Amino acid sequence: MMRLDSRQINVFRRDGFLTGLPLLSTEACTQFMDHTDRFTQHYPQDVHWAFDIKANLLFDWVYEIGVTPALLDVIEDLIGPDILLTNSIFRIKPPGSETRYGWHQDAARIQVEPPFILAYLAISEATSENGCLRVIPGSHVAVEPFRLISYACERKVARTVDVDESQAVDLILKQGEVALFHCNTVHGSGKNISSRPRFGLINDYTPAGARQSVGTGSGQLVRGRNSGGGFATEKIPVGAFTEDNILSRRSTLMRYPENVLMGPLPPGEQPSFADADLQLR
Ligand SMILES: O=C(O)CCC(=O)C(=O)O
Repeated sequence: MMRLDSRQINVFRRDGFLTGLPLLSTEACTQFMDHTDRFTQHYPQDVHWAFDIKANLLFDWVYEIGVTPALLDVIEDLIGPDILLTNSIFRIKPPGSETRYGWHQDAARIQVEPPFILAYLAISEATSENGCLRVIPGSHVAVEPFRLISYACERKVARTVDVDESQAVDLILKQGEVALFHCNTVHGSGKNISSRPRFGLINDYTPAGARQSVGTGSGQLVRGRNSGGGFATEKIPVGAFTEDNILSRRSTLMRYPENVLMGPLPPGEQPSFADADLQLR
């Protein structure tokens, strides 16, 4: 059992991140990779959306790793006992991948108070060569000026301007280790110039009593109670990639489109996100 001590909690408060926490077993990571490989082989056309926004609503195995008790314990040490899992996204960079993530703060466009935290789960090791996450220490204290860029065709994301990259810290992780960072910590990552994949899962954990600056959020209650009213409670998936899970994720995103990944909904616009070609019942 691992709980954060007061020194670690103070480091998180001061720097906006805490890294190298050994929270997942090798077996858990291997099993997660096997599930991912099987899905990718069976549904190559669906990977681009199913591994993106709220994958934790689609796959029981994504939800399960997100509720690993040791992981929730350290999250509780930082945000308290009432916890929502508000997002899971896969971030995989195959060997030689050109994928980069520009500097950004996740809560730049929709602020969340009290803030949520992100957990980067190193399903495979993360190194400077394979494009590990990089953070700017102390950048979580304010929302910095940003510009919007197009991402994944159907959405816009914020990119922080004027970042002093000389301050950046590489979050080098062994397989099974976790890095936690504040939703306003400026972060990004470079290409994978190695011959090994970099496989990360990023989960957002939000205090159930939180409120968004725009709209109503939603999340799965993973510990404690959700009595705050700022976030609706989402369903726990039964099975993986079932029609029920797909439709339920869709109705959640239609009903609560203003999550931090999709950003504020422009007046008069419908929510836009890719998913399967299924008819809503
Ligand atoms: O996986 C990474 O290196 C960063 C991903 C990220 O920050 C994002 O998708 O918002």
